Amino acid sequence: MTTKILVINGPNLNLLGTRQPEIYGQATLTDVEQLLAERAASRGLQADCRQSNHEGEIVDWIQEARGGHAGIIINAGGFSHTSVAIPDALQGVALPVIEIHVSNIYKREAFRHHSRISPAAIGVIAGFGIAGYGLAIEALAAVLEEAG
Ligand code: CA2
Repeated sequence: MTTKILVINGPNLNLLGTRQPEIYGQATLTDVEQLLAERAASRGLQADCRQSNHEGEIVDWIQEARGGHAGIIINAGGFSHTSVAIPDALQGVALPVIEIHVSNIYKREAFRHHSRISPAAIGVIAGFGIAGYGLAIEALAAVLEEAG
């Protein structure tokens, strides 16, 4: 059976490719999900891609991941800077987590410089556009291989 990983995109990431291309690029969320599916398959993984604008739904998905997913890639969008519940859920589920941001959050407004997700993550990828999702797959695949 193929190893499944959960990929969560948070609030407003459904708008990728529709506005602010100078920050987030031209690619749409559908493009991102295609990239993820292809890169995951190349590493023998299956990407289960979801997007939600609702914090509680994201918490539910993280809790449910314990059953059938080997790891989590998350771009929590604006919740990265505000949420307590999402990092609590990530700590609680005890799966390997890679955090990703499309933009370089450290080059932007000060309120984006701190992510509450990062302490629950193995590592963070930021600023490489949607290519960062591919890098996140590589990072998670390496972690899973290392863990055997
Ligand atoms: O750079 C990232 O990936 C972010 O997680 C994106 C979030 C932002 O709040 C974080 O600080 C950094 C926002 C996602 C909104 O995406 C849009 C895309 C196109 C048009 C409007 C919003």
